[in-house]
Amino acid sequence: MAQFEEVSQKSKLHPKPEGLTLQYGTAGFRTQAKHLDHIMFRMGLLATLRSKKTKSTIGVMVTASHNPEEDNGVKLIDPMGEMVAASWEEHATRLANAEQDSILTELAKIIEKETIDMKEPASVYIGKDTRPSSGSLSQAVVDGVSSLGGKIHDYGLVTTPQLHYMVCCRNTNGCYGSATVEGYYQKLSHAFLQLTQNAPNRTDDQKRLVVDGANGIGALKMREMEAFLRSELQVVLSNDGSRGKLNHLCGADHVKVQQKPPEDLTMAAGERCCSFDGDADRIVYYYTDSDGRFHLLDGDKIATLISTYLKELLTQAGLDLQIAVVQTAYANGSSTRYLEDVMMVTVCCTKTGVKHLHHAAQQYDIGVYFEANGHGTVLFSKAAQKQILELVKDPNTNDEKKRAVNLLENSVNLINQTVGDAISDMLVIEAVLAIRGMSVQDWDAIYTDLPNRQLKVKVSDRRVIDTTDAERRAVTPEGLQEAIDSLVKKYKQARAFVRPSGTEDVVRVYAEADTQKGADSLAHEVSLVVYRLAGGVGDEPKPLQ
Ligand code: 16G
Ligand code: ZN
Repeated sequence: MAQFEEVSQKSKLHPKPEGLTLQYGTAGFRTQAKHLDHIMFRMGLLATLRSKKTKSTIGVMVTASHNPEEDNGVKLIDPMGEMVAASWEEHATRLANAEQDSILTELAKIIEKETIDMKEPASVYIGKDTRPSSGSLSQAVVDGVSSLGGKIHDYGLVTTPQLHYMVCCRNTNGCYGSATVEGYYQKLSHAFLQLTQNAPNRTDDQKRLVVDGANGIGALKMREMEAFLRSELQVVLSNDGSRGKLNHLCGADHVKVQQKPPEDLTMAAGERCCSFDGDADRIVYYYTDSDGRFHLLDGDKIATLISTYLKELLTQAGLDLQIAVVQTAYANGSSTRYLEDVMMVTVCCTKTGVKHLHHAAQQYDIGVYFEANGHGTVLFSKAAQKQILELVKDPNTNDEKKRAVNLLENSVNLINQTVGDAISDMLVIEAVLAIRGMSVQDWDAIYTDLPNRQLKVKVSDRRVIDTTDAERRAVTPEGLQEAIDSLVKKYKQARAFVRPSGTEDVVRVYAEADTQKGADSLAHEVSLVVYRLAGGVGDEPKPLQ
């Protein structure tokens, strides 16, 4: 085919380093930028095929999120703005690893297996983060798409969730919003301004928020959005990319893992602060108290704040909709207990990785999902959205109901339902705090986190660990789970689990207990068991401190 002739020619400009194999992992392909040129070209090809197959626009985002600046990566976005279907992850891996002379054969296999009509038109939306390598890598994606005759809209610099939003807008013919960056700002800021009208007496101090942009794309986009928010949110932006390096000693991942504020951020005692990650799909909040102690409000605290607010509104509006919170094994035990026992909210636990949480949240009328690391959003089923809209229009509702349902409607519009979105989540949190008249300290006091510790253990092959029950129990190697169970019994309010990482060549260990000393010691003891039973390499794990 003439079409394939062009693929063949162009692919020579994006050669695959011989012997290199990469896997489409939990977050797409991700590694050092210098190894990715051929991957980008081929993901351009694959996105074009996916577009023909689904008869929809597909997204390709060039980013490595919270990874170091030298890394890069690529993720495919399916028609409704969700992560690409699992069966296509396999196609992606095979196409990425095909040697130069077998690209066409691999393409033909995918076309045949998926019964793709090559005469269908194709449309691909492309976005990139601020990494120095992102420009040429996104050009390689463009080359891939155009060599198969696909239509391209290159959005240039956008956050990951903005690109997910664009794809969803396009494929819903504008029902979700208008597929432009300005359309995104308008939709979110309109909803935010409507919501904050319900909190008319806020002072400038209460409107002030310190934002750490991780020296990335989120900072640029916050700057662009500021004017749309008409001073109802007064952002003090640091790590805005003008000096520091992307994700270096800053950003949501750094703050969550190190449990300390980012560098280059001035925070007064008690001041509300938040950090985005490198592509602005994660957010965590924090403050320091008058004793200088650092307090982190992670994804669990965010899920709790948002779900309790939505539940209250549902009751006030008299709407009988089921709300659930989806968490992973990393969710702090205190958050789960608070949600189940005090708030009487359904809690569901899934495997780590956004697609698992997203999928589980789709099973409810309203599914609030957050990973403890700060990635999350809220999904409203079609039926739930319909009920909310009908009640908004109902002339016979009393004032209390009307207020509640208007708040619900604007909350739906403010939330980016395609994927976790730092900017959208931040605006939701700011609106909820304003409407409820809560300070960050009030929010933090909803429940107290159990002390916890995360460790990594190097083993020769992490696949020897197989887990079940949403990664909370190890099935293999033999004896590992029993050993963990008996260690956990030695501590109060304790819990521990181990799982092979999906992004790094390590086994992750998580432990929590009633004291930090207990959590540290339990995590260490569990690490030793992993080291001994699962083929640890290098030195035996040492106790903390
Ligand atoms: C990826 C996932 C994230 C998960 C993390 C776990 C996506 C888009 N991202 O970054 O949700 O928390 O992996 O990493 O799914 P780990 O398997 O190394 O612990
Ligand atoms: Zn990210």
